[in-house]
This record gives sequence, structure tokens and C-alpha cells, in this order.
Amino acid sequence: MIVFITGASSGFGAEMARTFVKHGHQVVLAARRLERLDALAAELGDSALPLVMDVTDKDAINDALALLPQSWRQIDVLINNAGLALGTQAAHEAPLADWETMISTNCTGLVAMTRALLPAMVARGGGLIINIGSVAGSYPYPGGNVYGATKAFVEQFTLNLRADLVGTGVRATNLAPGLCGGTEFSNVRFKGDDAAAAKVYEGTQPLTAGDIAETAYWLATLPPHININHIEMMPTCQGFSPFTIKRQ
Ligand code: NDP
Ligand code: 8X3
Repeated sequence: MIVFITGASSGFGAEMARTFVKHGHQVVLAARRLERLDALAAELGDSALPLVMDVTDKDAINDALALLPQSWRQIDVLINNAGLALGTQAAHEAPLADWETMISTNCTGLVAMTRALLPAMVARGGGLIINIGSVAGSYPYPGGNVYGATKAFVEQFTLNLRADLVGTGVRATNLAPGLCGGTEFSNVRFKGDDAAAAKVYEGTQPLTAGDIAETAYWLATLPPHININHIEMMPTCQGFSPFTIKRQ
């Protein structure tokens, strides 16, 4: 298989690349940080192709895809993983620019990548799109405002892809994890405050990027007549909050 992974320079994306290559597949490694992609490609050898791309820039997506060598163009699996959360401020305090960045990456970028690669999958009569959502798309929490809303978009877009793709042989799944450590997610969310990022995982045994990679690999190797619409996974130590009630 040829697997196109966005956000491959770190976290889930890098681990998914390692997992697919370990099982004999080829991976296109897409992200903005070239030096990270080059380092991972050097680790993975000829089965990995780095491709610098900012998913928020549709011209950059098209330019990058045009650089794919002929033998790398038949993408079997697209993993729309590039994404981020910024901040945990309440809605009336969060910078609008942060909200715009989350929407342009987690929603617009994911849609643009899908639109770019989907027609060839439909024409070939097969393929799989794995969108990386989040439990934040299903359950609200204070400060989750726009991040959670972008992941709710990912859920509904994936279901609507399914609605459109019935009969084409192309599959789509929303893979929605909960608390997952060992990635740069919280370092990005807390804008380089690594102490605040580390606190998120204190005293927990979170999911790992390896857990997500194994799940993505399982999805991609299911028989073609099976479509998993949605997978939600949490570490055992994570649960749900009670409703907040402000008492007089
Ligand atoms: P990381 O921060 O480690 O990885 C995010 C990746 O996205 C990086 O490779 C980054 O690469 C890439 N990226 C960010 N913006 C862009 C952009 N504009 N264009 C291209 N690539 C971009 O976080 P995770 O691995 O933890 O997160 C991966 C996905 O999983 C995200 O969608 C996140 O929302 C989701 N998720 C994470 C959870 C967690 O607890 N960790 C739980 C649930 C979901 P670069 O900066 O080089 O461009
Ligand atoms: C990341 C999980 O709970 O931090 O999507 O929103 S959470």
C-alpha cells in the first residue's frame, strides 16, 4: 500500500509512518518541518518519501502533490492527521487568530487534502481515508471551544463522506482518541510552555502514539467489505466529567 500521512513530522503521524513501513508499505510523509521529515525518511529508508506541505495552503498542497514521482501517485490510504489545539482559554478570552488557525488546519486543510486525493480513489474503485478526530469532538470541556468544534466537524464530514462514497469502494473512518501522551500536542497547545504541557499527563497512563498507529494499521488492513465509521478510544484512566452547576 501507499499511505499518505499528513502531520508526519511528529507524534501520531511519525509513529503511523514507522508502523506502516515496518509492515512493508510505502509512506508519504507530509508536514511543514522539512528537517523532521528528512530525519524520519532517513530512519525509514526508501519506503518513505518526505513532502513539505502546509495543509492550510491549497496551492502548496497542489504544488507538493505535483512533485510526487509517478510510482508514488497511487495513494491507497490517506491519513488526515495534521492538526492542533491552541490554548485552553474560555471563549470570551481566546484569541480569534488561534481559532482561525485551528479551523484552517483541522477543517479546511483536512477537506482540501481529501478533495485532492479522493477523485483518484473513486476512479480506481478503492481506497481508505482515515481522519483523526478526537473525543473533544463528542464531549465538551472548558476551554475546548473551537478545538472540539473542529473535531465535531471531522466526525460529521467523515459520516457525510460515507454517505457520498457508498458504492464506490472507498472507505472512510473517523479515529477519535482521548488523552494521548508522548506527542507535541500539548507543547503546541500551551505554546512552548513545556511544564504546563507535562502537567496534562501527570499521574496518568495515557494512550501512546503507538496505540493510535496500531489502530490505524488495523483499519487499513481490514477486508475491503468492512467500513469502520468511527472509533473512539480513551486510556482506561480517562472518563467523563459531571455537568457543571453554578450554585448561588
Ligand atoms: P503533534 O503536535 O505531535 O503532531 C501534529 C502534526 O501536525 C505535526 O507533524 C505537525 O507538523 C502537523 N501540522 C500542524 N499544522 C500543520 C499544517 N498547517 N500543515 C501540515 N502539517 C501540520 O500532535 P499529535 O500527534 O498528538 O496530533 C496529531 C493529531 O491527533 C491532531 O489532529 C490532533 O488534534 C489529534 N489528536 C491528538 C490527541 C492527543 O492527545 N495527542 C488526542 C486526540 C486527537 P509540522 O509542525 O512540521 O507542520
Ligand atoms: C486531544 C484530546 O482531551 O485534549 O484531542 O481534547 S483532548
